[in-house]
Amino acid sequence: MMMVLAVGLLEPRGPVAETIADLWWLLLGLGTAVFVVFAVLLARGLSRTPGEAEPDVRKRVGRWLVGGGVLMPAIVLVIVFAATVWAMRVMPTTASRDALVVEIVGHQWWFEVHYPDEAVTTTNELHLPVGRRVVLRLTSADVIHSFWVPELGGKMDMLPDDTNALVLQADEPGEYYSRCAEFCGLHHADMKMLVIAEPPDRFAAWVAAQR
Ligand SMILES: [Cu+2]
Repeated sequence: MMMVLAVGLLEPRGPVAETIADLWWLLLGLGTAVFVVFAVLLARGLSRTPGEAEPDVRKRVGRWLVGGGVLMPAIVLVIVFAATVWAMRVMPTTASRDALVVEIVGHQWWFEVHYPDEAVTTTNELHLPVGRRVVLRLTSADVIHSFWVPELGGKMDMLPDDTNALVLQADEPGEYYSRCAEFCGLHHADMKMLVIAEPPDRFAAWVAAQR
């Protein structure tokens, strides 16, 4: 049986998702480099003839402990920390006044979508105009849910007693899914919403057709 694994995170279709994907690749690169160095050292150690202790073995062990146990993790952590802070800085948290505002309410087990300025309400279907910032105001009517379209941006919880804002932008037309990313009960796995990114004129036509 062939298993198809969706890796939308690595197929970014917008600037926010691109930043997250870049960070992911950096982590993979660093992890791979550390693993390769470790594997080479292990192979070298294993291929040695046992019993021949070198005179300066204590000094060498100490050097490896400082280098591999302190220095190398410190360098890796500093790089990862700097890259994460940079990614957080370029990640938009606010949007200009012309941004499209969409309110999404999580229910067990469906999504309710409001476009307050357009006076449009839909169920399990989110339309987004390509190339325009969108502010999603996320909340929940019952338990905690989570909104996530990996191709467009990060994950954000939908809380029953608060509203979280998520700023997104789609760079090209496409159809995606937002699957609930927080276990929310029996039908959690079925809780998904179709997300359609479309050119602005098609989005306007869709809005007009809803009225
Ligand atoms: Cu849910």
